[in-house]
Amino acid sequence: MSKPVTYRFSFGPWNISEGGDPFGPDVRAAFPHDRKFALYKKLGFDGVQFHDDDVVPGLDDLKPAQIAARAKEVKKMLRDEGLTPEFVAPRLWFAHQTIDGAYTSNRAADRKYAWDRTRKCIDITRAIGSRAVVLWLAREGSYTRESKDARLAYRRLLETVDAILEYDREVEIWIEPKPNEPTDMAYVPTAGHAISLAYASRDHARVKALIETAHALLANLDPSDEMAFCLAHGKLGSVHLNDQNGLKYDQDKNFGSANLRGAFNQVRVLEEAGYGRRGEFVGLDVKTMRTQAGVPVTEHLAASRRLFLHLVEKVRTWDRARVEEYRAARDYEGLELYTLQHLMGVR
Ligand code: XLS
Ligand code: MG
Repeated sequence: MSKPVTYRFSFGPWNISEGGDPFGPDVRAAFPHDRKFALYKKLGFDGVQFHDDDVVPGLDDLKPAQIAARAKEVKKMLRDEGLTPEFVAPRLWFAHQTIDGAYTSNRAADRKYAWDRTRKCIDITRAIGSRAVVLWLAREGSYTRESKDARLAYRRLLETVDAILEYDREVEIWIEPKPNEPTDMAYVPTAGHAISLAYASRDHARVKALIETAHALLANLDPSDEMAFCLAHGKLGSVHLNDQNGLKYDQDKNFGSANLRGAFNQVRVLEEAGYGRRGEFVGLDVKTMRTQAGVPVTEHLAASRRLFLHLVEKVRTWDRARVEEYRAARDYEGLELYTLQHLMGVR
């Protein structure tokens, strides 16, 4: 029996936010970006997720030497805080050039901006000591289907993946699927789409997926099945655990807060696959409620991490012999009742 995994956790600084939403302004004072990293270890987190401009703010307006200097400072900060950079994601959804997509924009100038920004992101990724670039393809999609040639868009996405693999022969690409929002429909909505892109690429071993709970639920899929699909192909780079209460805007709710049974199965699938043994982080992507007071608000991070660890215990005490009896007898009613009782702590 192999030693139980000791899970390591990560989050991105954007998870500590000011509470603004499309219908109202910030409700909390901003907590200084550079002071967020001192909170990680106290909260029980070892890994930091980054956007490229979380590492180098305003990078579009900086020279390569300035970008390199800032990345070097961040690498030192991470070392001083005992933190590991998990990944860097190019933020390709803010700039004017990415209004209609980055890699799949109809305009060549926009696609050139996207590629230039992506190369800067890869350089930043390596400079701070990470080897993973996350592609959350936020605006690679359409508001109306007729606005783009979807076949050409998919070709352009594959060309981009291949260009990244060529530009840096060691970096891994973790594609983070999401079915919509901010676009009406997105081009890589599920794990299946992401892994297909991986296998079509020039070096598929370096192309994996990052599965987010809420994104799978927005595609009306089970997050644990999406994770299991990637794990079956050795292609789960990381996860973004959170939750989602039905088909609506992306809520990034605390892990397990809307679907406790679904959270149990995500932890079960990760635990059964030995996730974490190869250094993978349990990544969170959670937003606290707009109503939460305090600066900085970190309760949602602590709660999601604790809920994960509670569910690890639930998975490890789930009576496997009893489960196998239910499975052998195809008594899934009995299995379901037992699992619910186990989660509720009742007999
Ligand atoms: C959306 C993405 C975003 C970051 C990095 O859910 O996860 O939060 O860009 O992945
Ligand atoms: Mg996410």
